[in-house]
Amino acid sequence: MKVFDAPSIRNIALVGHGGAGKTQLAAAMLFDAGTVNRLGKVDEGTTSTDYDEEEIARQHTLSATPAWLEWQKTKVNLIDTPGFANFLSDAAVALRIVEAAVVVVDAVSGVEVQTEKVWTLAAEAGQPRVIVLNRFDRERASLERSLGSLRDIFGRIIVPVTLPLGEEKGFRGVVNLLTMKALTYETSGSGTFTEGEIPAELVATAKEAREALVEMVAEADDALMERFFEEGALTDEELVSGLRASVRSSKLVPLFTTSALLNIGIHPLLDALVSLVPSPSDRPVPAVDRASGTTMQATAEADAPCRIFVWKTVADPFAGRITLFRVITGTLNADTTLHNLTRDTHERFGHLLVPQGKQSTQVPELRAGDVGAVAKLKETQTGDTLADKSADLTFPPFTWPEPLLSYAVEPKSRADEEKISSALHRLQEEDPTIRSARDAQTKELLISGQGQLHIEVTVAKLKRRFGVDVNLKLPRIPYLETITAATEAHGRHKKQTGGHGQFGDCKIRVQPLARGEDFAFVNDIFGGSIPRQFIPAVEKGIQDARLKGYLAGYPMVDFQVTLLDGQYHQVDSNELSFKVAGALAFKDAMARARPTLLEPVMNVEVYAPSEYAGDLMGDINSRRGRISGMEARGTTTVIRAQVPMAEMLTYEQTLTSLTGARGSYAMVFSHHEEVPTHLQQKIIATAKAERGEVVEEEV
Ligand SMILES: Nc1nc2c(ncn2[C@@H]2O[C@H](COP(=O)(O)OP(=O)(O)OP(=O)(O)O)[C@@H](O)[C@H]2O)c(=O)[nH]1
Ligand SMILES: [Mg+2]
Repeated sequence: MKVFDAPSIRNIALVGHGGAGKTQLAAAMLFDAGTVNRLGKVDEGTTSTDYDEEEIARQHTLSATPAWLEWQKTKVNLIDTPGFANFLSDAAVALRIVEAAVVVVDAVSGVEVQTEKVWTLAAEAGQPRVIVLNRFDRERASLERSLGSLRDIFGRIIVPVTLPLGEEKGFRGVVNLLTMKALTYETSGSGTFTEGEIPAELVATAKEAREALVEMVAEADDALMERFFEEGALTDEELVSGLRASVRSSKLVPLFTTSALLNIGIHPLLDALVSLVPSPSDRPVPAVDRASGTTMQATAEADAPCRIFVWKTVADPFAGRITLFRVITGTLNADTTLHNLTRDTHERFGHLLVPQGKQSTQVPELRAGDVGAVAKLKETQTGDTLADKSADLTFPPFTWPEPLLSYAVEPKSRADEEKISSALHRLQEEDPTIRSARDAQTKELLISGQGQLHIEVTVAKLKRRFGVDVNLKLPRIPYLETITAATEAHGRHKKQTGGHGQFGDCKIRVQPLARGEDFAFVNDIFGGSIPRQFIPAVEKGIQDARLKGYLAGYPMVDFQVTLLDGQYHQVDSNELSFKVAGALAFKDAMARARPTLLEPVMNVEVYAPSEYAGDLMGDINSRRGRISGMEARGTTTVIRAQVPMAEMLTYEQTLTSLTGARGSYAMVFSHHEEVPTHLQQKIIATAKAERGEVVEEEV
């Protein structure tokens, strides 16, 4: 295999809403470039980039996957990314290591919820964008409507570079506005086309569209503007170089119409990726100088020191750990040792691989700007920087989104129990947005992630790859308890058994504190009614008791205890006695302090096409939610609300069924609030039943 230098490399992330056709588009591009000799199909599970069994079964990309092709002597590295909200962090990861984003949009639906999300991610990463308007062979596909919705939301920077020939079932090809030629395709998916004159009935439309393109390109560049005014036109070369400059500076976003399934319209897109999109040499990568801590730019030069950045780790049950990286500067040779700057260790690189979905080819070296893979590194993790001896720069690691929801997992057998933590550990290497921990309060093993699907997929991977079988349960809600009234209380512990007795006595006052203040202990004793050395024991007794709760076993928070008075005995008093006295006083206080339950309330944002807003708000109300705002963004509505966590555990399913899977949501903890009285009884009864206590029937 050839070795490519930065100027003849393009790194592209395929991003977009789920189901827009990113994976099918990658399959068609690979086929048209001759990299694979059969057009892979998502529906048949034969694409290069959806190779994981879970991806094939679900027909959705679940993880960013690289592939590559050669077009016009240029190596195009494609990273196919998931469009599902649950897995969108992999799109963000891909956008960090490429020079451009291809945003795939469904020609029937236009801009969808995740289209906006990936657009924003690409813009934040400073990535030039190219739009592919795909699935144009489908009923009700429309360039006009899609362009309208794209321009409404992303502005008038979007400009068609190809126009469709025919529409819906009759979609046959495209007019390339850069060459003013018509490309008519066979519909067998072979990608064979004839290039010819624009059909008479389309000539006027095509001329108008070319003029619009020329004007937009000229507008973005003063020198071209002058030429345009003098000559009234631009040459093809001027148009392409002007468009390239505008694409690179994100002043314009070219749009290509395709059918990835029928393999129509892909060739002009491939040409554009080579001619319009920046190469790694055009876009230096931000880096941090280790000595001074200052940010600088690392340029993709093959003769610079070798520095690589790890963007993904794959946990392969057979090959072990596979590390995917980008060579940022210098040249990486096979059989070298690099220094891992993030972990301060050395890693031995054996064979260098160029991945193509699950296949890979060995190469002797990889140069700056290229992406590759290596198996069996020992300690290296996603986000690490490795370099040769002249190590001086590191590349900023990723920040991962906080988990949205948790499930409790119960291993099905003893063997599963033993294997689960190492298996989870390996899956977390592959997907750092999965968290797992034992809840200190409820003692359950929790798996947390970006949504229900995310957790189901993780559990499926646990089973398939590591043979670990678990049951998933809705997690317990971490309720808290607090008091609503101030009161005084008394605790006395007295025991006389043979020799030494036990004696401790204390009087306390409890009073509510503001929400979030947790707990305070104030010693107000004058005159030594309790000797100083026993006061911490009183506090400890109260602390232990309050963490065990009073109503339903949840920690009691947001109150103050003031130690007012007490008694001690010269011989019989000891620490234990005062601890017990403290606990007894706490219990006595609770009988009159009107304890109550607090529940976590979440800040929720729901995004969905506006037609669902009414239903969604009704649903939020029925979940005891309070709507705090609503905002239309293009055809999407964003609803903001505060909803108790207990009501959100099954939200994803409802959202999917209410919106036909077109809605998504985000959620973070906001604060604790009192549980309505009628619900408290049930929570208290459940907690008692779980502790094996007899529940008294209410009369
Ligand atoms: N009719 C038609 N169907 C298409 C086209 N492109 C993709 N599809 C179909 O649309 C569905 C989704 O395609 P994918 O390529 O998996 O979409 P994706 O964007 O990768 O989806 P995620 O991986 O979930 O984000 C599949 O059933 C494809 O066969 C197209 O151009 N025309
Ligand atoms: Mg996909």
